[in-house]
Amino acid sequence: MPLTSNRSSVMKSSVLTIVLAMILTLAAQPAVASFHLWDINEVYSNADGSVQYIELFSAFNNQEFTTGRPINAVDIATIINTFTFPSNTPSPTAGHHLLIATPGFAALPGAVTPDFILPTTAFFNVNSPVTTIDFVAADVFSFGPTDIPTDGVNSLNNDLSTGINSPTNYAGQVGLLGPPSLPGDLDDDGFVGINDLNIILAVWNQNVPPADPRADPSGDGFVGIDDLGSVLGNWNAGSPPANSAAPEPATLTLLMLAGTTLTRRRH
Ligand SMILES: [Ca+2]
Ligand SMILES: [Ca+2]
Ligand SMILES: [Ca+2]
Repeated sequence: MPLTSNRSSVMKSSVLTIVLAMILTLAAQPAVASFHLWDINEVYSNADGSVQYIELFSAFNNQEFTTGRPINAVDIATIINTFTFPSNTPSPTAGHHLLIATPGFAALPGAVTPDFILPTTAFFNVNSPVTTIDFVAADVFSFGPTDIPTDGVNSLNNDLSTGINSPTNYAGQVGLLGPPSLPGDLDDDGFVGINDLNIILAVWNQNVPPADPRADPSGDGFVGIDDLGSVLGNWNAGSPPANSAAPEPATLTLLMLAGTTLTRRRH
């Protein structure tokens, strides 16, 4: 019947109008504000877990609403630590990283300013058979003790590949943590030797500052026997640089005598 046909056509047209109106309304609104689209991008730990960071990345905008959202560190099936976002992240978020690091990370050579601080050192257990970093409702990343490097230089990427650490914060600053420094290696060449001794002898009995701060590894503001002990006590540690040979034992004995003499001279 023509009437039915007309009514049907009117109804179809009404439905179409409503659907169109809905589409237009949705298009006018911003994308849904959330936090779900952060990925765990890179994870780092040194050998004892005292330095760790978790780096997130998002390819999407409107992901800044993190306040109160937890990231759990899970040891097999037990949550051992939880970081809870104290605030939202900066925005926009598309193309940005977030760096969440252990206390003290920022003070390390090669670090950058983290966006957030983990509640504890050893946030996750590098020795766990299965560690899971669970950014609840956003991303989950699991790995084992043979996956995560703990040499101080390499980190674990979210595809389980490893590479040189690259802690990146929201601002886009990229850090590079070096190998753990060697006690007594004052010039940081990877070896405790004559160069390090000379740094101390050059400013013996002086205050720091103005003396070279490298000569005061004990950090007490004075270049003295404790600093000398740091070098002599770790003598020959590390790998000699290619262009210098390790001193022979006889030389070391002489240096020890020199140390004794200096000690006496101070008193
Ligand atoms: Ca990175
Ligand atoms: Ca050295
Ligand atoms: Ca000192």
